[in-house]
Amino acid sequence: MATQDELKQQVAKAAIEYVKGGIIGVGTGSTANFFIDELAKVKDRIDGAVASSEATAQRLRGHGIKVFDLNDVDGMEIYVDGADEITEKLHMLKGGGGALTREKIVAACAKDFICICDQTKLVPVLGKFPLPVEVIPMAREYVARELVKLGGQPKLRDFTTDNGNVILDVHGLTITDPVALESRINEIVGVVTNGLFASRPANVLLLATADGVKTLT
Ligand code: ABF
Repeated sequence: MATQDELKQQVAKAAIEYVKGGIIGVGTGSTANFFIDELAKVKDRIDGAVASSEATAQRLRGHGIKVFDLNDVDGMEIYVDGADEITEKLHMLKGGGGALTREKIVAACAKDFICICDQTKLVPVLGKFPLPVEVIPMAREYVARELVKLGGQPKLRDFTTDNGNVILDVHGLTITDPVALESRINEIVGVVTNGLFASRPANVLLLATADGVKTLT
């Protein structure tokens, strides 16, 4: 039976079919890293990439792939990234790697979000994985109190984001309406971004299973 890493590699390979040229938006995390390694094999097909984190930029450059500043790019056809959880409606919970804000910004600039996951990430309801919320440091305690009012148990992560902010991981949520919760959390003053990617879900989910890579749209 394939290991989780082998499944991630299979799905990363499958995503290359969506790489037609131009500039590719690239996510963060171990599945995205496998995608970067596959992208390197077809790098002559593309002009370059926009990275969703410093770690991704470094890996792309290590493969000789040109990294563009998002402000110098006039949109992208695709953004390829993993997720911590995803539903059949293609609503995602992301940010376990701490790059959620840049991921959401780069994804917003792409026509299609291609989500690449192994089968363990597909869930009926989001929230078992703690929901990351990026917060301006001085607002940390205020935002934490507001998140408790929403029924969550926020825990400060020992981590500073690429944007110099902190992350509260919110435990104990059962997210039955991810679109509403995404916008409710964004209304809390001091919140930069939350890890729900629901108002703009993925366009395509490539899911690696024991029976091969399945495509959900
Ligand atoms: C990024 O990578 C994040 O939003 C998510 O937290 C994580 C998934 O990581 P992995 O592919 O390592 O499971 O997409």
